[in-house]
Amino acid sequence: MSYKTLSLLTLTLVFFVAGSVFAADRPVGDLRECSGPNAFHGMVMTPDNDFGVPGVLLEFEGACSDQAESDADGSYVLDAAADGDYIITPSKFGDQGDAIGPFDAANAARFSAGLIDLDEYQQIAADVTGDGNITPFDAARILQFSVGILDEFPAGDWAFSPNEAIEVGLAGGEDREVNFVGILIGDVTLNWEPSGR
Ligand SMILES: [Ca+2]
Ligand SMILES: [Ca+2]
Repeated sequence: MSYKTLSLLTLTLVFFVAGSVFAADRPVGDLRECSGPNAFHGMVMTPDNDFGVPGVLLEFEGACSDQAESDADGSYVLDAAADGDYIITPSKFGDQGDAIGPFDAANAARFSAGLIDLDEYQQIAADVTGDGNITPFDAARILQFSVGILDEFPAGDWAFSPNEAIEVGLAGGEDREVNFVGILIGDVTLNWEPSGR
């Protein structure tokens, strides 16, 4: 083993040990626990407002950092928020069910050819490559996903509107309502429903 390799190994080991110590100092999933008189609450709903979207992680960063998860009905609550400003960022992975099929691919292709219109949420769902354009390539990716050739889209699993909410001036025991729309990437027809219905 060369001196150079040994140095690299030592350095890697030092970082590994230092990283473990650092990680052990912080409780997982609750970096700086919030403590304050305020609260946030709200809903994450499907674009047509028919269903709540469960299992959405909402990360609060700002005056303090914390996170909440949406319940089966799409509602969430974050208690004990300190006075100040926040950025709220929703995210969700998987749970596509059987909502992504050949018809979604067909609609993306038809839109890219100028044959049909899509509303703003349908367009977000159709741009599975996440490049801001809806092209036959998006349609091809959706078709690949629907037949199991593709496991995930470059644009991710879910998108949200807004993709982050900026909330300023939380104070005085306030309970502020902040709502989101959850859009399943690839589900151009927007027919996703929560499982078990
Ligand atoms: Ca695209
Ligand atoms: Ca669909």
